[in-house]
Amino acid sequence: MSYVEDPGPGHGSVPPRAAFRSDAPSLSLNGTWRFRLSPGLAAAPDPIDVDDTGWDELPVPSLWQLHGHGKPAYTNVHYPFPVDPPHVPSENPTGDHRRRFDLPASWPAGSALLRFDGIDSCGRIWLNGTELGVTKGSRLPSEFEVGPLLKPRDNLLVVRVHQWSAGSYLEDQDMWWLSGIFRDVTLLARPAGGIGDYWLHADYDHTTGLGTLRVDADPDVVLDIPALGVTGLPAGETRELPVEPWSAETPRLYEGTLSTVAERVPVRIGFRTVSIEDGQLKVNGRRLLLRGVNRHEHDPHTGRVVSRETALADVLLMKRHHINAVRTSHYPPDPAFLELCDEYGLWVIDECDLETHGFGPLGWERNPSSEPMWAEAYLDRMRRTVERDKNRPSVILWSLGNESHTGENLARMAEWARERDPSRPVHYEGDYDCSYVDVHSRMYASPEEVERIGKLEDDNERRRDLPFVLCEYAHAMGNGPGGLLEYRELFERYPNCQGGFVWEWIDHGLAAPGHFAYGGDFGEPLHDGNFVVDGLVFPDRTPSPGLVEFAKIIEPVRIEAGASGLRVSNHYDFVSTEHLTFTWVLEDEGVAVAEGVLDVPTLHSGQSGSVPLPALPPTGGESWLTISASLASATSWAPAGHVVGWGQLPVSPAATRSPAPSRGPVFRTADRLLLGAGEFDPATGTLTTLGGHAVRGPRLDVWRATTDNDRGSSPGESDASQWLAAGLHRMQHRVIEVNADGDELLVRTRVAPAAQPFGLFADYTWTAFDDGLRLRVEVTPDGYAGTLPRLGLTMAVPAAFGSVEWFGAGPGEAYPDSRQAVRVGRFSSSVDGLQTPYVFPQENGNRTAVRWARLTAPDGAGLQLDGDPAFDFTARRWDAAALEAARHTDDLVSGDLVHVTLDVAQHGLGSAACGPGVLPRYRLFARKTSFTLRFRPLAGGVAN
Ligand code: IPT
Repeated sequence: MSYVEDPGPGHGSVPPRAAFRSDAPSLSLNGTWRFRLSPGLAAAPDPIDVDDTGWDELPVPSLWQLHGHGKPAYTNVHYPFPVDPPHVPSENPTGDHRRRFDLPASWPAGSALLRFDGIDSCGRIWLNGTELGVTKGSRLPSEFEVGPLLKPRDNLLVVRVHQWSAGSYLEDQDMWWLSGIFRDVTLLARPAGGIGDYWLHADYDHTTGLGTLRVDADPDVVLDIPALGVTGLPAGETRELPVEPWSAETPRLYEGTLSTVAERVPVRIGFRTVSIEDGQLKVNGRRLLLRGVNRHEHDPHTGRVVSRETALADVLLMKRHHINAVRTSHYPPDPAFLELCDEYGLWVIDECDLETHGFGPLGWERNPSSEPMWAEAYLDRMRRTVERDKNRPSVILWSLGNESHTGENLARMAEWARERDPSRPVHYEGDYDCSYVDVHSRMYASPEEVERIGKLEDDNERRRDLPFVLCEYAHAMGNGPGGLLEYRELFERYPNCQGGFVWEWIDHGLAAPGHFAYGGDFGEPLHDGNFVVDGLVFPDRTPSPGLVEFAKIIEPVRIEAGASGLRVSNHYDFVSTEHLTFTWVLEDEGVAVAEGVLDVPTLHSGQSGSVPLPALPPTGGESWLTISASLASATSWAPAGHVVGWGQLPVSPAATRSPAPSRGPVFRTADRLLLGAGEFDPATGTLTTLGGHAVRGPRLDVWRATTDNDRGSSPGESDASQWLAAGLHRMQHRVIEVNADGDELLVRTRVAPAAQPFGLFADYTWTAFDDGLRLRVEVTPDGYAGTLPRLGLTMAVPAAFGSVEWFGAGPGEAYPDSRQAVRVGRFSSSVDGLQTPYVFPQENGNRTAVRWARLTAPDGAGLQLDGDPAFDFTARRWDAAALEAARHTDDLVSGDLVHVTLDVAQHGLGSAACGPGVLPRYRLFARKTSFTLRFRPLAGGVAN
């Protein structure tokens, strides 16, 4: 059998060992290589004895489909090739990579290792014509001994990479299929008597404050840690000493050096002890609450080639949004990422490169997890994961992989990991009985299920005794997730429910002209569309509203109204509030009128305290007090002043408006009805002009461009399919009566879809007052009792009204089950700026709890909307139908109107794209509803 289809691991490499840098010479072989793509192994000519001057150039690291050779392809679960293990297609794109290099003059003779940090999916390697071996396990390192083969000049390194190999069956992660040498290639001199491998054990006993230090390495290795007064600690010897512990909140690392006469290795040591006690996952004796995300490695231009700068950008963004944990879904990341997690402080579940999900739809028949022929490959992958990352204090759990069902091969991985590293528990979600894992893990469990687990009602005794985590939840696809608050409440109520990891960190959209591409955009015959864009940050790492919401949900300091003043609670797992400054600002109708510093006594982890309100000056309008907790001084990940928690309290309500005097009656002209500042169409009773500005509507509208969550994962049952089946997107408006006989204009309508017997009565009552119109809408369902996407009005105003100012919740979008991150204030934006550019266009941009809003042209002409007391709005340069029809962001083109929705209610978001739908309390059912809005024209030339 060809090595490509051999289900075993690669061969020829040296045993796996820790990833580290030393003072021994090394040579990066990244750079420009020669590249030739062949359509299959059989068709690939000899890569060694060939003149490569006519070949293309290709950067290394890279993924060749992103450099014009072949195309990216996306599938989630399905294998993009016939399931015929361990065979792979003969059409197996094969990329020959060649690079010549000279050794630096000072390069020492003797042993040297050629290290590949990642080759997707299988590489066969030759140096100077001699074959070194074969690598598999795409996201895992392989090292080959090359010392005797090296020449001072003109070494020739040849790497033949196959897109498909037996290993592909083990690498069915939900991501782009991309191939190449996508992580670093390095030549490492290995001095005789140097440090081949090491394991720094640095435990912490929280009861004594003592650290225990021991380095496992060759006997002549010694350790120095100047800051701890450790000098020449020999390998194998244990030293106890007082230390500051490492945690994600206090990532204290001690700089040290491991040395032999021949080599020095700089090390950074974090002291911490992971344990499972009383059914809880603890570090240094404290229960952890994992406020985590699943992180795939992704860059919109380079795919899974992720630079250290990009990894750092992720870490900083996570830290600034209060995220404290990462599951490296579903493979070990580039080693630089874990070094950054050590340095900046993030708890890590380090997951092995393993997923066989495509066997799921086949009933898990022939699944590699239980077939002996794959046993060695499974073990090999686990070994390479643990050995590479064993010195990282941030890594607190090993994970066997993802979605590979269950089987003996997984059990053996767990057994090996536990024996090799008793200091870290083993995680794997697919072991439903928890027979070989140490943590009970689930994905997308509903709040109800989590609650049952929290209440220890699980009928499986083994599971009941284990800490529980959601390794995936709150699917962040498109607009959402909704319902995060409910999970937080459970994590805080039940000690065994220790948080979870939002799916997922980043949208895997690929940069294309004008937009980001997703599955199907490259002509793949089998694909899973935009399911690959389901992250908390957009492909370019701009935070989405979902991340802003998640940050608010997990903020480590919570400030709420208390019985007497304020209640401040410390939700850090370890640190006190000593590093924080509390400030307040009083805003009168969104305008700051007073501010100050609040004296908050130090609160320790888990503590809450009451703080009296500051003395406040009187205000005239609706006023709110906002209190923020922010960093008193800069940290490595955020500047001083970075807000880590905030709360708002209403101080005084708006002065009650006395009902405006009616300025009727309604006048009739030949083709108009005139009422106050408004002109109406006499046939339909709709407003056509307000204060001279042409408008269209408003009229009843219940549709929103469906979100990924509305469409859900089981199409027939989704909210969107019910709405579409009902016809809510194609309502017709039948005018029953236009009554203009008195001081008011009364328009009675029935709004209903073709082919259906049901509908909604909508009665509009227009009244004129001093400088505008008041509209009261009464909606009465007629035979429809299902849910509605939204309930309100749609109108269109001139395109020139491109600026928006509002007093209400903001600054971002909000929906009933995703509205923790917004606060009451006065905000402004352009209409364009109100749009959230979800990679797959869908409903977005809703501003909620709006007391008033102004839409204005540059000269101040426009429209003021007042709620009674409040409304939701969106404003867009296209209508909901165009938004629904769009497939990419650049399908949305500005028209000659601004379309405005004015709503009394919205249906929640939920996370049904993968997981529970909208929770009952956030579902919008059709019921008799009335609401009132006022419309006031603004004349041009008026400052606003
Ligand atoms: C789950 C996968 O583990 C994850 O990789 C991703 O595909 C996610 O779904 C959806 O985006 S598995 C699914 C059966 C819940």
